[in-house]
Amino acid sequence: MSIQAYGKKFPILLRTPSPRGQVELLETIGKGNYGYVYKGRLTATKEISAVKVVFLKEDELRETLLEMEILRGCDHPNITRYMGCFLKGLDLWICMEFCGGGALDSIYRAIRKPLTEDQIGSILYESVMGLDYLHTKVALIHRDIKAGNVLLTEQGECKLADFGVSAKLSNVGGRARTFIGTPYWMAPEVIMTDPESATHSSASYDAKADIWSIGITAIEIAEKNPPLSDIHPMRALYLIPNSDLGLAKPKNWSKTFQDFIAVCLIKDPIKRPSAAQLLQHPFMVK
Ligand code: 2QU
Repeated sequence: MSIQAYGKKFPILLRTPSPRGQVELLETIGKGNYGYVYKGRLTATKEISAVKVVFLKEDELRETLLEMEILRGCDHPNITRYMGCFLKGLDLWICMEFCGGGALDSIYRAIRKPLTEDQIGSILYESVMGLDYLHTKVALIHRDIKAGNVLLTEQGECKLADFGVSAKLSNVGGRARTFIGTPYWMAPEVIMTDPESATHSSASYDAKADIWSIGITAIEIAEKNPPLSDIHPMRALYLIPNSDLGLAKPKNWSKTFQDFIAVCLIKDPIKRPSAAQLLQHPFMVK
């Protein structure tokens, strides 16, 4: 398929400028299912930016453009800021704020000493602030919350990134049908919902799935791995709804932190707190 053909369905593509002379790619900083993320420089302002290059596939055009629209529509200190969009052939270049500290999972792997509970607390506080914004102001489920998608700036701020599998709350489904990610952060209700069933698209799970993933991310940061990470992903999928997950050595951590994780990992999504409620938890208030 050509860009002209794509442009008939999605006219925005015909108005997206070429990056030539506008953005310079400097080095690769990340790689995923989507493609590569580069460090880049915007010529006009000399600003450093992260450039996510996504190859436009016919069957994923809607989702890819949605990701760009989501980023463009967000305005919050804990969400990576949108800086522009370009098109080179069938590659969409999505430019966003560069977070010099990198992703949280590479940070906890690189440092010898584990993060302190206070550090974990402030990282999670900022992440939940970002989530509350996404859920209440943008009506969006992130659906891929994990330390790898929490970025740190050189000033130590935390920003949520990668809306590649996100869904509007009114329109659950979308890429979830084809999304086969790593399951360790998945909420039980997401695992138990048959993606082909009719109820799936009528929001049988919602923003509460991100709260579960925050609980798993809390354990991941504290222990440098999510629970069940040593178990085969397919078996983990079975175990998540059928186990009581928590910190491996709860005694090493405060009761407040343990309780924070426990409320995130309440199996019934209706009883699980919202992001706004979670911000009132003593672990967040501290
Ligand atoms: C690494 C990966 C992503 N973004 C950044 C990064 N390092 C520094 N700054 C960034 N903004 C990333 C990965 C996947 N999807 C994205 C961003 F949208």
